[in-house]
Amino acid sequence: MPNQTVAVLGLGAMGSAITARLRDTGHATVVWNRTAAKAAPHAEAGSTSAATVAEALAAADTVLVVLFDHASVREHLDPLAAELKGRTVVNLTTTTPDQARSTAAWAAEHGLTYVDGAIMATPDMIGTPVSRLLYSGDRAAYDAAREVLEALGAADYEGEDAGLASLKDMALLTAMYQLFSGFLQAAAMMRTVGVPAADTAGEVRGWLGALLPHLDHFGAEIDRGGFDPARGQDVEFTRAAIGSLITAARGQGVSAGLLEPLMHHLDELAATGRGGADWISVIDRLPME
Ligand code: FVH
Repeated sequence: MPNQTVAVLGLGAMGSAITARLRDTGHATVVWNRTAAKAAPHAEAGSTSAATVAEALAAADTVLVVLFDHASVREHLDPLAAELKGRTVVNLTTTTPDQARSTAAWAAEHGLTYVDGAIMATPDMIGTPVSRLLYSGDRAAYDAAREVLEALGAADYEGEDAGLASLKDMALLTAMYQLFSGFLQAAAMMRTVGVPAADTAGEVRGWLGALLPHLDHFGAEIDRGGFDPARGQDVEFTRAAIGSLITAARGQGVSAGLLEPLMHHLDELAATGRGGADWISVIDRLPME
């Protein structure tokens, strides 16, 4: 639907960036924030400031929820189910997949048009070519809000299960934090001999940049389920490698706490007769009983 009026609930760093982008792309915006002072610059820039959530909803076709967490979302949406009727609600607040499903179930119970979203961008990226947002849940709700959502960045619809956008968000953030914590370990080790972390950052970027394309091979091997050690690195080889990293870290007086969980999985594979398997079969140990 073109020329929609959009209510933005939450004017933190992200809600503010989203509101500014919507104004820049010609959308009428109504804003609400718990701490009312944060709405003032937006009102000066052309948004309408609402004193209550209900007042913000009253004027809106689409409602973007950009609050802190699941609890704050439900605190403000639950009492206003009747007022939300007839509007498309898009929850961009970071939640877990099950929290997203729970809000979608609540919305369905009340006959609301609801889609869950996940923002794969920082506030400064909103509206730029590197901004990407994921959506899942009610396809009709997504289509109704699409024109608004595409102003924020690339919009990818993941499927009808409302938890899917959040699941991908959580999976990508998991990979990000594991990668970044690897850098922290490297910087901690190099710092022991006076190398600035800024120098190690450049080294790690170069090294990982060359290696990241290997992920495609790992992905294909995992999907094939064959784990061909002739093309990869087996468990015993990788155990020896990680063992050396742990010894080296400790030798420099640095904790190996970030590496030990991986070593534990490799030890278990070796102890159960899978020392000759490709080390990426660690993935088979991750599902919980
Ligand atoms: N900032 C980022 O880089 C990330 C990128 C990926 C997605 N996240 C998620 O976006 C949600 C909002 O994040 P944010 O950056 O805007 O966060 P803050 O600047 O901390 O603002 C939080 C807003 O939430 C309001 N708030 C908090 N608790 C409540 C509550 N109980 N009731 C009503 N509002 C609440 C807070 O209001 P105030 O403190 O100004 O009164 C802010 O408006 C978030 O899910 C990120 O994970 C951003």
